[in-house]
Amino acid sequence: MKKWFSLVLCLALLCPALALAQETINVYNWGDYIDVEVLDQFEQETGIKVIYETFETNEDMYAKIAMGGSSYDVIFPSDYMIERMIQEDLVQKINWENIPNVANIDPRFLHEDYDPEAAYSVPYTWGTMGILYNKEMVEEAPNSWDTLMDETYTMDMLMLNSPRDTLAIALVMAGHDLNSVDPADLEDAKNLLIEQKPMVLAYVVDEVKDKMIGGEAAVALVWSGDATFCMSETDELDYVVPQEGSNIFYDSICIPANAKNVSGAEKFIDFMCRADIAAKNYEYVGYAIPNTAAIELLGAEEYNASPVNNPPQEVLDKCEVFRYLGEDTKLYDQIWTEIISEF
Ligand code: N2P
Repeated sequence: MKKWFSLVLCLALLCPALALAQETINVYNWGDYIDVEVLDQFEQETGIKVIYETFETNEDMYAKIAMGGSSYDVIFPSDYMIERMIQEDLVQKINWENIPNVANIDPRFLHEDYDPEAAYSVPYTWGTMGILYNKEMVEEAPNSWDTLMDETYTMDMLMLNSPRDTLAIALVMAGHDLNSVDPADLEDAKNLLIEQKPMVLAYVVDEVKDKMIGGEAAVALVWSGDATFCMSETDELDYVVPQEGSNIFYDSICIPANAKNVSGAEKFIDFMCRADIAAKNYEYVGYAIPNTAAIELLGAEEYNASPVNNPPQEVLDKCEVFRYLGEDTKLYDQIWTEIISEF
């Protein structure tokens, strides 16, 4: 009896200790931005457990990291946010020797303005912003951002609940540069969004997909990858990058400065760059990928045939990357709060 008791006691003490001994990594990514099967496969192959959390916008992710209370090993910021996090020492340099699968990444994606020495970020996806529209609910295929100011679509229009993205498009609509920090330009953008607000059915992020697939709205401001996903679900939808130009974004993988498991983070990043994994993940997520080897696996011809994920040069020429705007970011935040709280 005594023996049994000691055995049970030992096991009870040992189990939590064993559980604690399992290696873990904390991953912080956008909502709907990874195939969970890929996470499972990583755990099975490496024995490293992934503790996975999501955010909706760069601004939400930044606030959490900058506050300092949390510790993640892997994060997925976009271009302008990487630029900011480098400046603020919130991310650390990547040891490329530990990411051999970087060989699969098209080198064109490794020297972007936000990380010119390609020291801090591993390219994950990229895309444009545009209008996703329901062909049966619009009279003519839209080609201008003015569509998003058209009263015909009152309560049939979805906008992104993302300050930088939505303000950028309003700046373009007003004929200004999408990186403008001129208070007069931003005032124009704000006024347009306030005028538009009564026509907007909802400000959404990931919910845009279900709503557009379900035919709940005629037009929506979206990221191209979400358009690809929706268009694979129904033939009723199409996507356009309006003629006035738009934003092109590059989302990457970074290791925060205060990461606790850097070697686990490196293994995860390298895994995500593996051709078979990047290809599988693409099939679920839908966003364009910079991984040449994965594109070959998917079938380059079919992949490149999509004008959504492989836009023609004349479209790309009209797209601009967001820059980190320093102190002026506060002006954006202030305006966004005003827009959202108006009425
Ligand atoms: C996916 C989020 C995409 C991020 N839900 C666009 N930068």
